[in-house]
Amino acid sequence: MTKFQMDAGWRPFHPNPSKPKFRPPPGAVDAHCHVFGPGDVFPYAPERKYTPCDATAEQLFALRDFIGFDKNVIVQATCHGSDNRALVDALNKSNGRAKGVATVRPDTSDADLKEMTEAGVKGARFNFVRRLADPKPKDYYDAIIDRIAPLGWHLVIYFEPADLYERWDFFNSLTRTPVIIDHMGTPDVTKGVDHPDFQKLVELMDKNPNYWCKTTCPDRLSKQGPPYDDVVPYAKYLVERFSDRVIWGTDWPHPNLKTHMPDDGVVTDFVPRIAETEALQKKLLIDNPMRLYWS
Ligand code: 0GY
Repeated sequence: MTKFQMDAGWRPFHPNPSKPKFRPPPGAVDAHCHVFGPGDVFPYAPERKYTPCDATAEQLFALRDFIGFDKNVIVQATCHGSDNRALVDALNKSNGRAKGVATVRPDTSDADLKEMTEAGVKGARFNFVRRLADPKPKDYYDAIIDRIAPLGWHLVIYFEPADLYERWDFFNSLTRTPVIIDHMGTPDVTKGVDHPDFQKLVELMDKNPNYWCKTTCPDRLSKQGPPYDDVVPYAKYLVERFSDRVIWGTDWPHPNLKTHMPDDGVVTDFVPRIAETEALQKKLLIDNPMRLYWS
């Protein structure tokens, strides 16, 4: 029994997702997903903003096989803080079929960075979403970049539309590594792709060829619910405009979703709606994530 109690109102992941109608091409990468705990082995961080249900590496790999993916990129979530042991354990259990994105602090030890690199960590995540992480001064982020850039790691940034304006200069200063934007910068999908907020994200991608984008989380962004029609135009726009700099993932086990728990089969069926040709699907699911994580 875990001593951690999942938050009231937090939903466990879908117990029996449907088989997607879409068959991912052989070698497809689910490039955004998480492992949680188990909490009695890998405790959740004292500073966490939520306590999830346990979602283990074995459960993730079973889902990977069921929905037809070949590989995972496992992203450290805030509930584990900068204790990356659950992530490293999952990478080590993956037989080379998972890579990772960690949470690093300026004082993370060289030994920990070495262990993570050997296990397959390829990036560090900066989380600017206020409900998930407390803001830090610029020096904090700069010190981390100094540590990870020499290792060949990249950055993953998670932010909300207001951050594009407030942190514009900072985001444009991130030139030392590739930078991958989580969940399309979380647009308000009632506003339209021509709205200045979404176009600001497009401008960031246009100006900075080292920027990439995850066309992920229709379930999180949709106001309409499954099958997430209202999110399609945003993801399709990015896939077509930046076809060599987009990646995709399930976001399993979908932390912090209060309205519904997505069926991962339905989430996977989002892919052919945003990448309509086999050529685009191959870039989104194989060529692009392989370039970032397996080269
Ligand atoms: C996601 C989204 C969320 C959570 C986290 O690190 C996290 O805790 O990223 C969220 O609540 O929007 O990408 O998993």
